[in-house]
Amino acid sequence: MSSSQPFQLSSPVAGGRKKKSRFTYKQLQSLSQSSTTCPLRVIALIDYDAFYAQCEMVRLGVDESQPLAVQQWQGLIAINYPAREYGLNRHVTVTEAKTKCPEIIVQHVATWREGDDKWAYREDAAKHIQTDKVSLDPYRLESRKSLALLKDYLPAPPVQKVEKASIDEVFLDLSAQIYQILLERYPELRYAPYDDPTENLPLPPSTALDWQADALIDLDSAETEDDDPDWDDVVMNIGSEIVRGVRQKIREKLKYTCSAGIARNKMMAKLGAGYKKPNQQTIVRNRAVQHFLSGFKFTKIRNLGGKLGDQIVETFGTEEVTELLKIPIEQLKSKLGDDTGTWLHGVIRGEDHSEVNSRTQIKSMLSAKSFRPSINTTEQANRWLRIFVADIYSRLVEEGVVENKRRPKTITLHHRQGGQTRSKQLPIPQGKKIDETTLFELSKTLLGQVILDGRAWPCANLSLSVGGFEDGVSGNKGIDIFLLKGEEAKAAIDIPRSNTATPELHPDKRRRLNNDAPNIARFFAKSESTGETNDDPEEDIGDEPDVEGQPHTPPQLHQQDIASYFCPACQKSISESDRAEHEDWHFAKDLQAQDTPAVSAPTASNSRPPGPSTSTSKPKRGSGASTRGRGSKQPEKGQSRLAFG
Ligand code: DCP
Ligand code: CA
Repeated sequence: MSSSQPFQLSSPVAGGRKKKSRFTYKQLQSLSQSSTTCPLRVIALIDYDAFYAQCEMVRLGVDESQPLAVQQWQGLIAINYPAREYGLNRHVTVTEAKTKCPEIIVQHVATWREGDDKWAYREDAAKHIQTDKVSLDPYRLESRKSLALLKDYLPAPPVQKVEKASIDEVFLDLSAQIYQILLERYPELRYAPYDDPTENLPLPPSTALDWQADALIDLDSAETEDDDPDWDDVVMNIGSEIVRGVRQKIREKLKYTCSAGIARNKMMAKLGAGYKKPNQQTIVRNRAVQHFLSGFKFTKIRNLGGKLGDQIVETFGTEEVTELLKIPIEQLKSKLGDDTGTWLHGVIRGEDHSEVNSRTQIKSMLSAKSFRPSINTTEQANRWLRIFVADIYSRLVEEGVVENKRRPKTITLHHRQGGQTRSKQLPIPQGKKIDETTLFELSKTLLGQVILDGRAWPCANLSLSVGGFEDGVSGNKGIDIFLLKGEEAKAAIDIPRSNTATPELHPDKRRRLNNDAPNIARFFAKSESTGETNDDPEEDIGDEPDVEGQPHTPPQLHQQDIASYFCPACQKSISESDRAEHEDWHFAKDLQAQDTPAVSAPTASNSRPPGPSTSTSKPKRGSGASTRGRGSKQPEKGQSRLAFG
């Protein structure tokens, strides 16, 4: 579809219309790269309306006008919009809700119960807080379904950039897609001057843009609707068209309504999405950013909701964006540090260059339970471990662990006693099928280590996590690697050390991390996620998408004690600091033991694994080679399998 409107190229126009766009060819070009500094970029946040409540409505097939709330123990965690009309919110009790809105359906979340191998919706769940554990699987599944639909609907990567931000929120970077549409509709834009990419673009046609039913944020005071649009308005308009299509698709295929914000970056898109709900999309044009932001307390801004926000309120004695705007950057820097001061200065002016990160692979899985009252025996703890294992295993199955598509490398038990959380970690033996029995045995071993430390009881919280996911090995790949020679082989096995991650957990909405904030903000995010403010006894934390380069903070892991790595080859513990060396030693040793001298192995100069004098040891995190080798059941001709595992 090409524009029939003439471009305003050079003739100075009556009424003083500018001749050229504010934007350059170079900037337009950077739109195609989804550059985070492109002034024309368009980001959307899609946020499902009353998500868990909608999931239940669709599952139960109830009428859309039927008030419904989702219950977790005695609290309500999601309230649909018909119920909100009765003044209900997350702070009312189940009894209050039923009094205010007698026709409300209150559906308890599904739970795991000991002895059952699957979560289920149970009539009596609310009375079983001591014996049940909440399962968010039904919502995770719906979340995944809708993400898949969205990915299918949008153009393929790399044009598509989608980041799952939480169970019911997805960021889209629409820049590259919009670039393509722009060139299609306005072919004139294709002809960039050869010599000067910094030349300004022609202005867009001076037609009024059709925003359909979208909510438009009012413009900044210096701007008027009579001003002709520039390309940043046009790209927003195209973005809103795309998002409308996405929302329609979700509605049509999955029946869910969602709201969306469309703006120049993640933070503004997020604020926009919350502006009008339900089933609405809001556009924050660049010319409206400052006006829109001024209406907010800065603590409502993404990444400023937690301790960092509190700290800023305390330091400057205000919560208002407008007040902070008056504070010079030097003062922000001197009070908050250079990074945070500069960052904050930009944020309150609507600047945010954080990327929409497409990698959404799960990095860890966690299953947790807080105990009130605390538990005091191994038997009790083991009963919970069984449930955690069942919970995690069912998610692993979905992740393709049975087909060996992906598998976690480590299993960690977190244990809380008297406000202190400690963690113990073991590697998951590679080359062997992961099943519930294996996981349960490993988790019992971990519990045994906690008990040995003598600080196990009373226990206020237990959680189990698996992490360090790797792509699994299929076919003969595992074997093939040993056919490589010399340097080639070394390169193939050199898995980065950072892969041996400690578990990284993704808090749910109540504990969202500040991934895009600068260091100090992350520091505060960490404190936030480890705080004691969550009055919900159940902390059910979802799968974490893999967001590389953005440190995640494990909640409650300040007192980490993952000192003892257990080497499956030696059957001994070894200190974490010696681990890599020890693993290398094993690797070299194993290679030496091969029948075929396929690889020039590093020489193990001593016969004892490096490590503490007690000759404890451990495999290298990069034991990728050995791992892979062990992935195949039958050695091929001329190969011998590695010895340990
Ligand atoms: N959730 C929860 N506990 C909270 C907040 C949220 O269990 N304190 C769960 C239930 C919600 C889901 O996360 O349905 C999404 O959270 P939102 O904050 O996006 O809230 P809703 O989707 O329910 O409502 P809205 O329409 O305001 O987005
Ligand atoms: Ca929502």
